[in-house]
Amino acid sequence: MDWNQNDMRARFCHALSEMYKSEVPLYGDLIDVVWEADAKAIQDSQTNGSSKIINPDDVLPSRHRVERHGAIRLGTAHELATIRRMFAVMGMHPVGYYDLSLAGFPMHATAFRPKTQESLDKNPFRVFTTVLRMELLTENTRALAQKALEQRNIFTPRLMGLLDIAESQGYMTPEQCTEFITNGLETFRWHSKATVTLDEYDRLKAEHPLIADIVSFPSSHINHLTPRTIDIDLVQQLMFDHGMPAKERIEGPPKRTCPILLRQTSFKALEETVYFRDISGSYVKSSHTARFGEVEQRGYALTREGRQLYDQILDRVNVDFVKRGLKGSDYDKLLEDHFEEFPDSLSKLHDLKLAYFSYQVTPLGDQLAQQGMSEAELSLQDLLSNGILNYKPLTYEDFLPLSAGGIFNSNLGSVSQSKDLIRSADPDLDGFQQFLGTCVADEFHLYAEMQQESLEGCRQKLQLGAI
Ligand code: OOG
Ligand code: NI
Repeated sequence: MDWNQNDMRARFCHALSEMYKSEVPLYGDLIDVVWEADAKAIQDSQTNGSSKIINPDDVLPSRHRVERHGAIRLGTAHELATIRRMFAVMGMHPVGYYDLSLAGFPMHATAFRPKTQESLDKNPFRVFTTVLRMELLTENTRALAQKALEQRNIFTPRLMGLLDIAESQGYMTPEQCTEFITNGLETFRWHSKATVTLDEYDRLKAEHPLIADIVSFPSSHINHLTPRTIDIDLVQQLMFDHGMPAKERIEGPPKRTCPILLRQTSFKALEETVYFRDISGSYVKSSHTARFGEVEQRGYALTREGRQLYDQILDRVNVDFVKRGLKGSDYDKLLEDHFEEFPDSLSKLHDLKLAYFSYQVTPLGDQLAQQGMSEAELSLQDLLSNGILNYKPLTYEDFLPLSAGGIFNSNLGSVSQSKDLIRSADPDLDGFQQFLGTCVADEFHLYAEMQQESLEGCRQKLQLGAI
């Protein structure tokens, strides 16, 4: 390929962020709050010494302040397959399968993101992408949704042309790259004119607010864009201090010494003016609530075993919460209590294989390598305990569907007419991959590969036969 995918991704992410800032000014305010919080957190960690949790190196300088994720919601196989082609040009590939029926939504999803450590380090922009599951709608709404989706085209003709050029020639000129970005933005732009009538919108919304959000508009507007922070508790506090309409609690695992997976919070969606078509061809003014701002703090990537333990503990929290008839404000305390069971030191997470790590040769290791240690038979444990290697945790680059569910619900309400249909649904990875036109990568496999590659790098540096 003759263009730089990392560069395209960084440019697109920046352009999208500028567009969203002008569409949703509160998002710009949120970024200011995140920068304020991060600066304060870094300063505190420097003045208070190493006992503080925050390490300013937690976020690579190249990722700091540019890191974001977005979310879009699609309606058809054609839309999903075309989005896949569009993101591929920017080095973003489908990773993971998320069954959102678990949270009561008639949708499933993947995340388009860079897959290698090198490209993640360059720019980790990712987009959580859901698609509607028609079979989980009632018949009445399904016909309406299908009709509206058939009539729209969320991609500009020029974008389609550029995709063909990129794929068939493997080359785009600098001008074409720029056009690609400006045309790509159109797919995510907000439109205040709906493609359906107010009556149709109301019927879709009565079945589930997300169906109305997916189906009623001429584009697949970006519904939030999320900066990463190194101290989400501080951001939450600052949002309250600044009078922003922050959600009550932070989703995901509790605050810990060793942060794991992902913690998220958001400000609530805005009510926005929308003009709906009426039968006579003129427009009726009403409103829609969908777009919001979110912030995330990323922790360590867990292995399958680690994730299983996380899920088990979370299940127990939820069962206990209901059984004991607790109130919303008791939830965080309960979460903290139950999570005491999850080891919270780097060495335990490593030794119990609960998280993924990358390995590095230490300065001592470098010295020994120069003297030559190729004959040595050393296990990983030997190398670590002799100070020849050390490790640092890999960042979790993916999503948590149940946290997403909490955020959806706090933004759009959780009423659904087809609840039973959705709740009893099975995941449908095959159906999703058919829509996508390819397989999704397994996230655990990618982390394991990164861990293995780092070990292989160390082996070569130390000139060992095996580790
Ligand atoms: C997607 C929500 C998922 C997250 O941060 O977990 C997500 C949506 O609202 O469409 O972005
Ligand atoms: Ni999100």
